[in-house]
Amino acid sequence: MAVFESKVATLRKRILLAAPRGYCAGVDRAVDAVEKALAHYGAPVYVRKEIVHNKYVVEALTKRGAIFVSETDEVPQGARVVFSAHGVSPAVHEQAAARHLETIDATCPLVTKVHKQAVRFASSDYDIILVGHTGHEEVEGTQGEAPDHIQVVNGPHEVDQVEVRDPNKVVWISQTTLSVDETMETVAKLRERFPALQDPPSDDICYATQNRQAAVKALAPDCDAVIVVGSGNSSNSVRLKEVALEAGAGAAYRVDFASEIHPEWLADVETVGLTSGASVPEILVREVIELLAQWGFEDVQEVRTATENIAFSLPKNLRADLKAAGAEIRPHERRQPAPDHTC
Ligand code: 0JX
Ligand code: SF4
Repeated sequence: MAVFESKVATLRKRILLAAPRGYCAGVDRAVDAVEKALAHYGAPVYVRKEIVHNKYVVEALTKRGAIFVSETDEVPQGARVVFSAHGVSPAVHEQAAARHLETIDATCPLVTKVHKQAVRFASSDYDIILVGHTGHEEVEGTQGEAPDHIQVVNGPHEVDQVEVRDPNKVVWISQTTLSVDETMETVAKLRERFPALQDPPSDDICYATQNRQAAVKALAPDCDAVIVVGSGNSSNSVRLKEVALEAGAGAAYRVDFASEIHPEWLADVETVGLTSGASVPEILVREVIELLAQWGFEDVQEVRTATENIAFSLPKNLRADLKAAGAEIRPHERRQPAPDHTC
């Protein structure tokens, strides 16, 4: 600590704050769906898997009466369950129907778009290569749309293992929250093996993932260290740390909360970059900014590479119930979970 304090006076400390960062439209909608379901139907509201991959959000919603479960068979017969932003396979919908569950499907519309691509290419009997991370909920949901046609490729290192029936009838699709650069590398290797490989009809890596990576790339070369706020199971947050390092940051760290930042990480740092994943409420970034100000990083400069104006309306059946009850629905308002959590 003594070394750290002696350098405080000599360094010109600043924060480069990435924009866009934090909540995307799909997360905003999913969290809002759980909050509105709790307010409208009353607790408990069951949620299959984490509604989004963020500890703070899950803890805040749990305090308000959400019960997070791993599978629908943990939900009492006939109860209400929300499906997470990452999407579910048709089998999960069937299991829920068999238990007579009232479902609210908070799957991001951009994930649904990938599901539809999978269904369409499978119905034309393509071999579908799903670039994504095995075990991730989104990949399980997408693969479940056409398990006989889809094989998962985790990255360039797995391309050599891919076997297809007809190399002239192969298409790739992807998880929405991957590294853009690594995915392009994977696709380039796939194309070396299968020159007729078809691209998906539109980008599967979503606008929010792309924008957050572009913003962190823009600031990383000027940063001695980059801090990414986001949970360890959040694919897009973890990717931001990797992208920062690849783009030239001196070091990069991912934290859930400001309290996890070690002072020694910033001992020799003049410029610290700061960003957050698509599932991260802005309050957590504000807490990091407040902490860093106490350590002399009072100059905050925004580095903006895009402006986002996307919002998705609430899941249809929830919207209909709210409307029937005369509730006010403001789909274009930017929402954050209620600040009832102390960390
Ligand atoms: O692990 P992911 O990045 O896919 O999910 P997270 O952190 O909950 O981010 C938002 C939800 C993304 C769905 O595509
Ligand atoms: Fe939707 Fe992209 Fe957000 Fe995922 S990261 S919820 S695909 S907008």
